[in-house]
Amino acid sequence: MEYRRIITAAAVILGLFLTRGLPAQNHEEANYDEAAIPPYTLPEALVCNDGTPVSDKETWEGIRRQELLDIFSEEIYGRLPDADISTTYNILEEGSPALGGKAVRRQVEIVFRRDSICRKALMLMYFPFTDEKVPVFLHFNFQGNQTVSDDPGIIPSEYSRRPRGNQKNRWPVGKIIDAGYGLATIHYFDFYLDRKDNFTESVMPLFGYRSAEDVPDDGGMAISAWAWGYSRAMDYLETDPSTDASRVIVAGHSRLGKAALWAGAQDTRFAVIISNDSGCGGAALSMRRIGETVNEINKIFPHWFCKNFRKYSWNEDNLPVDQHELLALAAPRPLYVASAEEDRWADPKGEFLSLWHASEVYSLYGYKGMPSPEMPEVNCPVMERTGYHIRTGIHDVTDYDWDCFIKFSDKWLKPRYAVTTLSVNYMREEPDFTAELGNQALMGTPVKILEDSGYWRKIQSPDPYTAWCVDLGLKEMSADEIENYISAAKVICTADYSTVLNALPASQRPKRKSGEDAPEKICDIVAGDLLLATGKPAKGFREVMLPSGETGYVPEEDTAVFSEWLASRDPSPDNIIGSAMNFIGVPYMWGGTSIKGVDCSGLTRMVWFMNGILLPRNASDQAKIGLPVEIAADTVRFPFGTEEGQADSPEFREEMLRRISRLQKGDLIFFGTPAATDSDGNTISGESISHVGIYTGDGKFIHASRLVRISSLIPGSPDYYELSGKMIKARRIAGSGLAEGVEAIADSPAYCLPGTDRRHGRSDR
Ligand code: GTR
Repeated sequence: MEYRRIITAAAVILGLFLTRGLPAQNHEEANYDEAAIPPYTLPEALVCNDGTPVSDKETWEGIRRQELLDIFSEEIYGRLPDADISTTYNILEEGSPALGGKAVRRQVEIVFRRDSICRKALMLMYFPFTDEKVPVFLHFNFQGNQTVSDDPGIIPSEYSRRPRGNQKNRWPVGKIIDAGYGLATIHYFDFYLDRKDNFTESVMPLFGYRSAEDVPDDGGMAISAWAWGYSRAMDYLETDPSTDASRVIVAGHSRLGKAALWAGAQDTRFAVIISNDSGCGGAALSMRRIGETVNEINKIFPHWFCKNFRKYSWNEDNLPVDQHELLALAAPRPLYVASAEEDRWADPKGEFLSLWHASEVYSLYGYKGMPSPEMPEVNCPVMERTGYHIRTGIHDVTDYDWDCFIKFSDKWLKPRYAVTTLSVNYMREEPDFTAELGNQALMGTPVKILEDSGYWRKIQSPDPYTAWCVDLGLKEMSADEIENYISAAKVICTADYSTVLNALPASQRPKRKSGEDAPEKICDIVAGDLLLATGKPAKGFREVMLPSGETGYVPEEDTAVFSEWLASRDPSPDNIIGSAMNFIGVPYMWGGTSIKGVDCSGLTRMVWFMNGILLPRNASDQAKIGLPVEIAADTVRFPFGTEEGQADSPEFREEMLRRISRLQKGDLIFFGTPAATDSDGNTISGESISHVGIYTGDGKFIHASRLVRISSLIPGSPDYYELSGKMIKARRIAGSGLAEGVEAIADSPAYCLPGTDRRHGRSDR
């Protein structure tokens, strides 16, 4: 019995030795007592070497970031010299179906040459079956490409005899593919065969070194070589037909987590950086001297860091940087740090605190990092611009870790959608309430979220228009949720203003639900707002659901079933003018596109919207759609815009009557300056549109100018619009059918899913 126990213990120790490559006693003898951590003062990420505080991202990017990179290069990881290394890619396998047909496998040999020296790295890739370029996890492996999966098509890595699928528990390839990501991996030995006496088998001779002795004190060693490998893999991925190179995630476990962090710090092409259980010399703070220490790591792995790092063995207080500053070098890119509860050797708390201290650099960019210095509970990930989890279990890469990496990457790399939830969402040009209003989006509009800054979200509405609105005005949804939302039955608010109540008024309630309590208002709604339809109207009310998921009641007479309403739209001249007249007296608001306030093109857009047509957001774009209507102007006698002093003359009155002679009710009329040409006919300046209105007949038009009003184009009329002489263009949309550029709401893909990113000129409202 006793004998068997000894054998088992020996096997466990041997097992640990084989998997971790160092005697277990180092782990056991280490300090794990928080109380025994000597007091320490972390170097400040946001103070330059000369003492200048860093309070903006310009100083961070212009000065401090480079200072830190230099210190990490000189004192911790070491530099690799510039060397004339040629690289070629041998595509060993273009793309074969794999994993039961759900993925495509591609294998590429990256060949590095300098003079007679040649080194090769074999990259294994899996991609989902799609024509689109996908985001990719670039994550090196410990035991050879063939150990990542049982897939018989994997070409084994040169420096490993490990069996196929040996580490497949660490590589949930199917899950990664199902989530829409590609996976690219290389056996890390291809860059540096991870033993202290294996220098010559590494890529180091490519840099002109014959042995480790040739490497200067600030010269890079294994971790630098692996980080270099990550960047060379990225070079290939930039050419890969399936990879979206702007969305490559550099990730690594343990010593490869250290390498991934160092690669991500130096190479800003990586879009997201992930460290798993990277510990000492990775995410963990060295100054805590708990678990693995600088002394231990330098002793056991003298080939990992630069020789200068040895100065800090038992001398951590003199470190010019600590690892929170390595993490800060990832900013402003999304960064995720993962720890494991039983991985005390890697100091989970030190990994977390390091990320907490890096948060101040993320705040320079308006990003939220770790919300507090308190460690999150086990298995409760935090996902801000930086993310963190500590999970149950040992030093390893588990499905749980991958679930978090995917979720975090989804958050930052996948398109984000939302539906607007306020009656009118105010879209500002900057994330600030004092910033210019650029546009408005009605309730129920599907939008794309492009960026976060505090509680502001940069959104792209389907107009398309890009600007900032507040988080509380949005209900964020996944791609699937937004599709469901778009296809769900809806009601549209047809009244100028109405109210959503949280219950039916007592008099309207079924007897068993009646009570004295008066219903409360949830929010206002305005014309054009969309709500989800949840039931048939009863007793003059409709039950609806707000995009937020809240149920409410709206007066039936203020709403219509959206599909029926759409089918009944007829943008005839009379209907257009009828809708426009409904806006009479509404105040002018720069950026306004709702009954709460409109600018000139906001008025025209809303008027057509209420008739089932989507006009472009701005007047200059509205002037390009529909059919042209000629303005028979005598520009020799009366050049556009020079009417001043002429308005009273009978000749000018006649000229204006001529100009409006071809206009019909409902035509859009545009004011501005025509394109100018020189005597050779070359364009000096392009046409510029500054105002738009809707012609109502008899020389009059309705427009938003100080307020929504009717003005006359005819000189001498009491309501004469003083800039009438600047009318340079007219377009017919009413009655034009669906002429070019005129989109029906009913079949507009741009309205169903957010359109392209396009900002608008700002002088034509
Ligand atoms: C350990 C080493 C750690 C970590 C780990 C690994 O032996 O002490 O720093 O890198 O190896 O890479 O698995």
